Amino acid sequence: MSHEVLEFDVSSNVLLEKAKKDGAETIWDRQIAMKAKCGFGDKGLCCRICAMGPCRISPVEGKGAQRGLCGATADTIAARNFARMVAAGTAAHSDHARDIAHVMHMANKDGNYKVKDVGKLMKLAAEWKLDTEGKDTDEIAHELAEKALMEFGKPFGVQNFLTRAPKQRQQIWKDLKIEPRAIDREVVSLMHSTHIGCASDAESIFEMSMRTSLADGWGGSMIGTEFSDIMFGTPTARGTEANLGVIEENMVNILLHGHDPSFSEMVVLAAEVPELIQLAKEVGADGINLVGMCCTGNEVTMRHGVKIAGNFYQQEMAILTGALEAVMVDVQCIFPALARLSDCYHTKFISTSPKAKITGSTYIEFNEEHALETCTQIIREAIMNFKNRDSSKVLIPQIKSKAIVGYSVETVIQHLDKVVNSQTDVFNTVKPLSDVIWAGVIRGAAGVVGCNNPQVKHDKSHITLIKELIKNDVIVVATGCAAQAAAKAGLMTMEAKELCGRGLKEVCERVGIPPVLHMGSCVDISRILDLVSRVAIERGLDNSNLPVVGVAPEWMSEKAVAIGTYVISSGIDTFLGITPQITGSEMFTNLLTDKIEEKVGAKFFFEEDPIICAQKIMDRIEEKRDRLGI
Ligand code: SF4
Ligand code: MSK
Repeated sequence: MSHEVLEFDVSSNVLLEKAKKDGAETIWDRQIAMKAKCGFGDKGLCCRICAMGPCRISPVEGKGAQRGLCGATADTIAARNFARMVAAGTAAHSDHARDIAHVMHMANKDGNYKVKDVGKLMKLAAEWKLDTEGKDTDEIAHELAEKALMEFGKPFGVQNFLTRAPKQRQQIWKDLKIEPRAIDREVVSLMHSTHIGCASDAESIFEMSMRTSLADGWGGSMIGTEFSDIMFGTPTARGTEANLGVIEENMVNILLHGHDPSFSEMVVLAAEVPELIQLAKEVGADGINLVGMCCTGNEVTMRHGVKIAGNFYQQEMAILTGALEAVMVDVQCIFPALARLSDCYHTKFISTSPKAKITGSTYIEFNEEHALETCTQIIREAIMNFKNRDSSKVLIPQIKSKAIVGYSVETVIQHLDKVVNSQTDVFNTVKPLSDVIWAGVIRGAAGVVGCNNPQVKHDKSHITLIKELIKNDVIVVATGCAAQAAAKAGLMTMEAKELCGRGLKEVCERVGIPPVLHMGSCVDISRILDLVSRVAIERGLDNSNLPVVGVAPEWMSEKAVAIGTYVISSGIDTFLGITPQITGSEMFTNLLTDKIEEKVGAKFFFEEDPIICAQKIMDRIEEKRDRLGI
């Protein structure tokens, strides 16, 4: 097996070498075995949605098949494939949110799940016009949860959270008939429309994709974020550490990986049970060390400061350290390969969700009714596995960085209010933020989000691009694996202000914030939508008028396709560092990267070089500033 590819994150290099010695297979080996990618699939020109196919369309006109057996063109096929990614991504985020709403429906002041942020509960109850008179917290939580669950299947009306968008944006959605109705309906409807022999008009397929994606951003994801805050606490700024060096030699190390905070929150609680800590000591460890990965890692670091072991690409690396007693997973972004890899070590790979049973894993079903009990049992399994660790196989790269995490919208507003003298209530205004942007102290803002992708060096695009942006006085908010990349690179520290332009540096100093703000997991991109919309509303503008952009330098998942689509549908330009599989259709590519701007005031940019991408972002930000006359 060959591992010539040197990773940008140096902690990975030593572990790739170790994998070779241990005879362990990693994504690199599989990438080599995969050889060249399928050219048809890469361009979005392979259709296998019916059994007359698969049909492959030649990208060269006049050469090879130009239509599928049913007559579908390259435009139809590329648009349908893209749409189905949007539907799947929306389903994933929203089903996660549905689970959180169910957990809120179980809220009980004497039970496992209690309402943590009563203030936020009451605010949302007022926003959703819930009659709270004479009701206690649990009753209100149950009623609000029922209302949220109706958002998935209500027969009439549109998503409740749309009213958080600027009026102009709401009108655009109404005029285009893309206001999302019930979340499940949008997913089902898009799957129906892209069935064999249904919609073939690529532009209309994309409009339906926008509507479905909006059911994610302003529906499922926003419910996921808001309800998680209510149940588990609204994040506030706190310190943590990031990278594989957070795994500790003398501790029972447990990696939490996946997405759903209703599981990870209970694991955090169980890890604090004194008897379990005592048990860890009895087996010879100093204690229990919970570390996080991917978005579950983001959820628990934002609320508890749990250390971040790494992002998507490092899930195998963490096992390769030979020092993990258990990897506990729930849903999404989990390599099935982890089962085989953990067999090379003593690590127990424990899957917990009936939605994500994984071949070769130990399955211990997580049931919210017995949440703490199950998590206690899983942690016990991890502790008892400590004795099986083979110290000759342990190698923990001593690399980690400090980071400040936990910037919910509430925390951002509270901090930025110190920049200028605002006359208004600290907690209800984004005026200070818009003031520094209007004054030009900060040129604009970028939401840098998304995954890792072996098409580019691990974290290199994230870090290169973020550094370019802050150097040019663009404040960065980050979520998902991009946020973890920034944390590992030390960009979420106060010291990182030295990498900024003069304006942003001054803001960081006066406010006491790092130039890159950790805003959470992938569902928490709804926090970014909320923040941008508040600034637009405060200025009487639409989102598309603001010098703000979304960027996904290393994206890979269907969720990312749904996100990119709802971000442009919300009026915010989106820069993708990995070109989506649509380029076999010139028409569809032009629609996404040009023509769609006429309709929604924003478009996609595809740029794989992070330096050029940063330049294009700066050009676009300055163009928006010129148009505003600021
Ligand atoms: Fe081929 Fe049409 Fe069936 Fe797709 S839907 S596989 S293009 S026949
Ligand atoms: S976990 S979707 S790899 S950001 Fe949300 Fe990271 Fe991308 Fe998964």
